[in-house]
Amino acid sequence: MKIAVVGVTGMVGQVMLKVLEEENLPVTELILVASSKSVGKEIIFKEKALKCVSMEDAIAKKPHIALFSAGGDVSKEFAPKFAEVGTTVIDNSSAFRMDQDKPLVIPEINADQLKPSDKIIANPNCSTIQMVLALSGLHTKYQIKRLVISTYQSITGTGVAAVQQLQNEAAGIKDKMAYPYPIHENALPHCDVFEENGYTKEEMKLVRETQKILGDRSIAVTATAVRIPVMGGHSESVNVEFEQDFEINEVRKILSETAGVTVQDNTDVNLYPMPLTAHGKNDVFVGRIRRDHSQEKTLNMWIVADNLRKGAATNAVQIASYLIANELVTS
Ligand code: 2RA
Repeated sequence: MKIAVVGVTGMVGQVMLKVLEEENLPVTELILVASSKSVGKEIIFKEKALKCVSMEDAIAKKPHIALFSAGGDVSKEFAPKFAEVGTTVIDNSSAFRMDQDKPLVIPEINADQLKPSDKIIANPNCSTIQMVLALSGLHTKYQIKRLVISTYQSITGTGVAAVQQLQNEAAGIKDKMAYPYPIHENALPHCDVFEENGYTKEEMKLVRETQKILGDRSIAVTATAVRIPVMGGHSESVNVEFEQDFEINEVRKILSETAGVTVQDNTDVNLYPMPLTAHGKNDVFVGRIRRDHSQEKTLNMWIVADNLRKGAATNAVQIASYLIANELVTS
């Protein structure tokens, strides 16, 4: 299986390589694609040095699958060109997520909709993936009516420049800024750009993508997305109102039985998810599970995941693995 990784030098691209090694997909040829300035750069994969190639050379090689994480503009321009030569593109940018004819996939939930003719598949936003995966079993059982979400997002979601800004600020160095304000010892209620409705694009991704993946635009969603100076992953405080009432023990059982979800919930021993402990892991971690006594049929929970793994690279590689295992892509 010829697999391309487009945007291989970025933070998500680097994690894609790690996950491809861990998942041991039947890769016969790995095609590493980076910006023109990185063509020829050597990257180690499974102890072999591979040289980055240009986009044009990668297209000419006709990969079976191309994992994209190089920004929306690159996806918009080049994903269709790969698709034209028969490649199945799994795109981590927001470019195609809301296209009616493009699947938006969390494998554990809705990979069964995929067809061989799907040549561009969208990977949902990191904060969407971790929340919707955690809630999926509960939605099936109790039907979600409304979600109120506050996110606490790692600077790795912004990229290398943001990580560098934090390191500089912590060391007292004034240099280029990825954010409009210092991120060291701070919290910015500003992830991505503001839309006319006063919400940020990041907050509206949670609204729109959740409704698309669950196939129900009647689900009410409101969110506040906050950037915080942590590395390990995104955290979310989620308040969910259901159509049906629930028993807390049954909620825990459903969560424990949801593939890809690990429950960490025992306040007697201070057990709850944290970015520090989620970092480097592929699961979505859920804790602080408790009934909201201010409103009936309503639950509070705390959801944490490594945003570069299940929030991006791992989810994309799992989609590729599903395509191969179900012969939707064949070599
Ligand atoms: C962020 N989810 O965290 C966005 C993009 N990765 O900035």
